[in-house]
Amino acid sequence: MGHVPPPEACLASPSNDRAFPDIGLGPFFGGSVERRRMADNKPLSSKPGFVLVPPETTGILFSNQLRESLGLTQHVFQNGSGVAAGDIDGDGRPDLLFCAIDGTNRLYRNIKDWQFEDITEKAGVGCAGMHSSGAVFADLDGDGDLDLIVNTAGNGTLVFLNDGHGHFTRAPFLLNPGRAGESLALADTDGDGYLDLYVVNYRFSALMDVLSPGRFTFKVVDALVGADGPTEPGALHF
Ligand SMILES: [Ca+2]
Ligand SMILES: [Ca+2]
Ligand SMILES: [Ca+2]
Repeated sequence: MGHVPPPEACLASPSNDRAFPDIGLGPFFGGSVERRRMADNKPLSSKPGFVLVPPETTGILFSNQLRESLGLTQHVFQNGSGVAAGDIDGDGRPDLLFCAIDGTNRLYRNIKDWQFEDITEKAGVGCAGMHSSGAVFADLDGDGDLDLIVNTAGNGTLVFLNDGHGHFTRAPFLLNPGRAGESLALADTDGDGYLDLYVVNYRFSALMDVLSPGRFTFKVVDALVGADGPTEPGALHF
């Protein structure tokens, strides 16, 4: 990784593109392209720090909602989901994918000036009902565009190939089947030029869900002596 200038040299400045540091992200994560066009996202304030841009301005209306009835019977879903950022159409502006744990993922294309459009349907990355827990953009096949990996809780890890214009096709294989992927990391660990994938899994069922009513039956084989006298052997249902 190259030298990273001090923070004051990293402030966005449309008039001075050289103010953006090359932090060595490279083409895998679209770093070099995004660096060229970051000036399109003009700073909203001259002061250091962050400014909240409301959804009414950005057009990003995604909310990761979880039905109470589902969350109470599958507590793993309460861990929530992640967000991925990357320039999926090569226009130089980073786009955003929000994963839905109980619904449909939403992909927002960065138009410019902090405005986004929802292109989920034509991009083909909704993964409806798949319980998506996280995602990452990376150029998996080395053709210069960002592909997509989506972790799910219970439905495996999905791979989508980008056509270079932000349209994705799901690869005909499933990684990590039946597991609850929580996090992802990519690196060329063996130096063969291809990115390798590390998936962090979490348990798919919490103990409190396993012991939900009707799932288990225990049989009392010995009489117990309580305040009300001996308890007859029988069955206890949980
Ligand atoms: Ca873009
Ligand atoms: Ca690619
Ligand atoms: Ca490799």
